[in-house]
Amino acid sequence: MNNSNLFAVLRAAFPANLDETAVETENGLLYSWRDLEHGTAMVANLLASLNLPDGARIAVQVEKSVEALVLYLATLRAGYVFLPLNTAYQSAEIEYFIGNAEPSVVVCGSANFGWISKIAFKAGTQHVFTLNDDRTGSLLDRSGHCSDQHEIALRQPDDMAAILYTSGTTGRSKGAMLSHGNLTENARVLKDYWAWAEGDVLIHALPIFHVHGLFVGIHGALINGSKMIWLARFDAKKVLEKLPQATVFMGVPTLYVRLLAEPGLNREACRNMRLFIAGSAPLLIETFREWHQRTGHTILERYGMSETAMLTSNPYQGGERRGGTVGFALPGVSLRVQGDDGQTLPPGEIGNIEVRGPNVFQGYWRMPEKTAEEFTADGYFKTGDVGKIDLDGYITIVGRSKDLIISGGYNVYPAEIESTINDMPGVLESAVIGVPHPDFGEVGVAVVIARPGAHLDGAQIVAELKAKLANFKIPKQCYVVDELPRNTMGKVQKNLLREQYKSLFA
Ligand code: MCA
Ligand code: AMP
Repeated sequence: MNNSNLFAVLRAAFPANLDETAVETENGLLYSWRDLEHGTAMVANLLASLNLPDGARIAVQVEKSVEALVLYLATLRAGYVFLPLNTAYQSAEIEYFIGNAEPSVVVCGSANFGWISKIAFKAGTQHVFTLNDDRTGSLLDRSGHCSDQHEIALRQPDDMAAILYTSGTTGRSKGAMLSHGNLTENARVLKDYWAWAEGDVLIHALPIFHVHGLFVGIHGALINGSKMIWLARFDAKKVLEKLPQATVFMGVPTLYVRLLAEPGLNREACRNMRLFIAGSAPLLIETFREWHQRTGHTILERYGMSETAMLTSNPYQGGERRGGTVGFALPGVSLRVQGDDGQTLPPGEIGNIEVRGPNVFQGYWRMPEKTAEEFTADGYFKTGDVGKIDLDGYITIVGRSKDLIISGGYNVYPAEIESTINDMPGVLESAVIGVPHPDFGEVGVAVVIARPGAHLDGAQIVAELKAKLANFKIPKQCYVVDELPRNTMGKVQKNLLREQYKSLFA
């Protein structure tokens, strides 16, 4: 019987010589393909020894390390469901995710074990392990006693491989369920579309708790048997230093902006590079052009979502990589632009982007109504992005129907920040908007109204938010004003606020 386990697909692409280097860290540690094979087997055996129920979730909030990569692959290998969590999340956020996903296993850094284990055990989690970025922790201690031989668990294409939480414009975060089939299909398509070949080396500098770093980067390299140069966090100087040994780089636009600020970024530094890929947020045309001028390379921009992995891409070959566009729908993906009346719009007209394909997720975890709302009767997923398709097929994203700020590649939902501010004493109401920012692309700004008689201080509100929410969600400025602009229906006109504050960081 064919095994559709994504790990089996990746494992089949390992080079014949398992002694070759699979991952090289910035500190010069070398992990061979055999290390990945044995390490994933040992961790998979540990998970298997816990007698977890079918479909058990393994929630992981740890610093980036090769061992964290091994844990992800081992979870696939053992047939369980990987649930990555941003390391910036604070206790209320973690409490929600663990309470909602009910993971059987939680893995966290030793420094957070005290508070995370308390949350986890309260939610019914049976096992909490630690894993640190210096190759220590109970996960490694325990798996060190397990066999390095493991038979990859049999999985069907529709079996769940991962849950990625993504916020909504209303209500709490939703867990997007991605199957082994979704991820395998996307990885295979991208391998061909981006012409991964023998000798490719990826610089991996993104976090591994979102689609970009976890799936596009890792699967891209592994399904081609390619080595990764593994940076624990993005650092422009380190990337620059490693460029001559690499051929592929992936980043959110902020990474490109920061690399451009390095005087050493030039054609010589990029002499071995084959491909620069950008996504997760709009790449400014200025960045696209300057990159070409400085390096001679044309950045390839692509578009994706947690619910769908990658949807579109500019061409690698056989066509122009057009700045300001996200290229064409990937093979197997159908993408259409709909008017508000649900009719498909002709080329050039702006409307709602909807998609269908083997990459589209299985639904939101335990939210059948939400899932149904986000799909059309004929099975298209409503992305919440607004765009157009030109006559020659290039897709451009012009905005979003969802109230969302994308800051340095991280999504920030104003509704979540507003409700946290609104719960503070003395606050009558608030509006959070995104404004242009030279480094992060867009950042949040909060505009707050006090209750009659209350005195509020913007800096104090920001300080209180910092204690409750992940740092990237914190508005970079907070203004206390007398009133918010409203339309005749009484709705806050965020477009006017965006206009008012648009030059704040110019
Ligand atoms: C850090 N800070 C931020 C952000 N990151 N503020 C706004 N937006 C951000 N993204 C703030 C912190 O709150 C802190 O402020 C200060 O910057 C320094 O924090 P630090 O962690 O040191 O920052 P950094 O290391 O310079 O990080 C910036 C970064 C990082 C490298 C751009 O944000 C990053 O790795 N972004 C990539 C995100 C990503 O992988 N997205 C893919 C999502 P303070 O000192 O005041 O606390 S996947 C996706 O979107 C879809 C599916 C797709 O298509 O790919
Ligand atoms: P996430 O919730 O992290 O999955 O974010 C997905 C969203 O990121 C999409 O719905 C888009 O709004 C945005 N996005 C991803 N790639 C691009 C891109 N190349 N250009 C503009 N927006 C993008």
